[in-house]
Amino acid sequence: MNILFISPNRARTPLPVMPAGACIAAEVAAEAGHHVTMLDLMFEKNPDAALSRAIAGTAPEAVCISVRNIDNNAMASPASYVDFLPGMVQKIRSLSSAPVIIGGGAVGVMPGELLRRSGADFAITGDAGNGFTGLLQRIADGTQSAASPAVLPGSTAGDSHTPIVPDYGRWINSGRYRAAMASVPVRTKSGCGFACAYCTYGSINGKKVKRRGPAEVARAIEKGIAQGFRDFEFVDDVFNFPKEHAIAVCRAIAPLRGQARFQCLELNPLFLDDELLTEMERAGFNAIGVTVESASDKVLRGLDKGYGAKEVRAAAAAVSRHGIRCMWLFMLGGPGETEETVRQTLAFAEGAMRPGDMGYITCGIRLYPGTPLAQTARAEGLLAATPDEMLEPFFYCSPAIPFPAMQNMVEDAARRNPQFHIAGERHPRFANSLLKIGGLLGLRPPLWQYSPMMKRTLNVLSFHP
Ligand code: B12
Repeated sequence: MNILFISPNRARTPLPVMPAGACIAAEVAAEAGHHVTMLDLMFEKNPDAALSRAIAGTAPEAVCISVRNIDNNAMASPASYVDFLPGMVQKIRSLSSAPVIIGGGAVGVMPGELLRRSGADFAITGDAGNGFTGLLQRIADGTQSAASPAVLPGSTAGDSHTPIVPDYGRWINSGRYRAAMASVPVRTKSGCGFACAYCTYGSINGKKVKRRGPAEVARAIEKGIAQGFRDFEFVDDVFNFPKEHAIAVCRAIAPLRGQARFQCLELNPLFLDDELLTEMERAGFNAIGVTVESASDKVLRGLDKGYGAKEVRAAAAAVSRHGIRCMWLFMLGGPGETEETVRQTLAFAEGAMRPGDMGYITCGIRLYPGTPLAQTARAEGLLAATPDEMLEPFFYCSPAIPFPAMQNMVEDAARRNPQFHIAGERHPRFANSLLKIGGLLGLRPPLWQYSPMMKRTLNVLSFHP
């Protein structure tokens, strides 16, 4: 079949991310024998015209849309990333009779809701495996009716063998992403067995962890290096669990040091120790992120994180004994949060951040259907919306602290210390220009390492964006 793949993501904050999922799914469809064309809208000046051209040029028999984001997760300045979908599907229908399939990270989070809202024919959850290629085959054979919209699993074998690093040059303008300081996303496993009260990860790729072989991961990175990439980012749900797997991956990629730099933002403090950090240093990691969330026992319990303030402090002590830059990620406003616990977390953050580190703070927690936190919110009378209505963002904020008070405390901290960044805070205008020319200036990912320097400069110039 002729298949048109669309990657509609145009989000530039916190930075443009490579459409890894779209390219992998496109490659899976091509390997199954289809003729696949990719339309990546990230850098398109006129997305509407590009879509019309692509449909006219490819005469698709199926159109696949990769939906990565639902919204920006920011309570203070919420922005939808799926508003365009119904209009896009309508436009496709006006130009083609091909069935429309949606898949991608966002679809794993709210499949039924996105299927209904978009007006597409099929929503595929999880990886683009045999469930996806089976659907394409049935469409090609004429045995799959598009009469009733359906949510289908992307991989029914339970273990997907999708490419880890696709052949980007075949699908997208990879030079544009490199120039925008994007790193290549690499997944060493999928699935997440943790039960954090707010999180959707377990519903995106399942609760069972499916690992890729460390040697296979290293070969995929070599393939990326051969495509001209230098910066790779591990995008596992939690990179350091199981810890032995993370260590095995570090050892497998260590010989590539010198040709590649590595980052990862999803480290659980419970499994972060000197042994792992030493292996990461040897492998050539230049930046990590620790998803601490809070430094208060009460709040961590409320979020069901499975660790407490003691473990958070131990992770910070371990990080301080090594030389890798670190972004500390916090999520304020969970059950049990009060002024006192916010103060506790901010004090921990200020103590943990070394020069060159950063504290990334989210205030208020996005509620997703089916999560324990959504149930808590309903029980506390804070959430009345039906799951279908939750494509609009609803947030949890502890009744024990008003959201504006919490936001003020965090803004005060960010004024005192430019190493703090508040989620949803707009980049200063000159940061966007920096992003555009960063690659040419020889700046290296991660972009956030330049943020405190930019803020200090703006403060000196008394310029507030
Ligand atoms: C790592 C990560 C990041 C990193 C990305 C780093 C990088 N270099 O790429 C950073 C921190 C920068 C980031 C930023 C954001 N992220 Co993020 N991120 C993730 C994470 C953990 C992994 C994403 C990833 O790359 N996976 C690996 C790829 C290969 O998998 P995939 O994209 O899912 O694709 C597979 C399937 O979905 C499927 N598939 C994909 N497309 C298609 C299409 C079809 C037709 C089919 C059939 C199948 C299919 O096949 C693929 C391969 O099997 C996910 C959560 C998760 N567990 O998935 C959140 C996630 C994608 N992010 C999310 C969000 C919200 C954001 C931000 C908007 C946050 C913000 N406020 O800024 C930004 C947006 C950035 C942007 N410009 O778009 C949400 C999106 C859904 C939602 N709730 O809105 C997720 C799902 C987490 C969540 N909270 O639920 N993110």
